[in-house]
Amino acid sequence: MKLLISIVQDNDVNLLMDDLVEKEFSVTKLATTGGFLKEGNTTLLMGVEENRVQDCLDIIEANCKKRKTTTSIINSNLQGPMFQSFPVEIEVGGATVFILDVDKFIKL
Ligand code: 2BA
Repeated sequence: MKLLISIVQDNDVNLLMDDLVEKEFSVTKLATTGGFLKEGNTTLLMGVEENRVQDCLDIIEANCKKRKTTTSIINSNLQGPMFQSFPVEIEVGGATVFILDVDKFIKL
């Protein structure tokens, strides 16, 4: 078994979870926050049999869109009236997925 830790955008998560549950994947949803944008995102934990990992990734890819957003970068070298921040455009998503080996899976 593998543990998939998938960080996705909040906007994609409802349809994604519907698809995963319909295909009989078990999912746990966590409310998380990205370190760069400091905005909410969603982390899904999924214990998946090895022969189903690619199916799971395909469902994630089909549901998670790339989106452009803007954020501000502050120039910390300049202070007071010289303070400056610069808008930058970044692309977020579709999904960031970590795949880990599961040592044991126990339900008590
Ligand atoms: P955030 O950390 O809020 O990052 C949002 C987006 O900002 C990233 O999209 C990326 O395009 C950009 N970004 C992140 N760090 C940056 C940096 N140091 N310099 C310039 N641009 C940066 P994604 O790569 O699609 O990541 C979406 C979310 O997935 C991230 O939200 C974070 O919560 C998570 N994530 C991505 N890579 C990760 C990693 N290696 N470890 C842990 N979490 C990760």
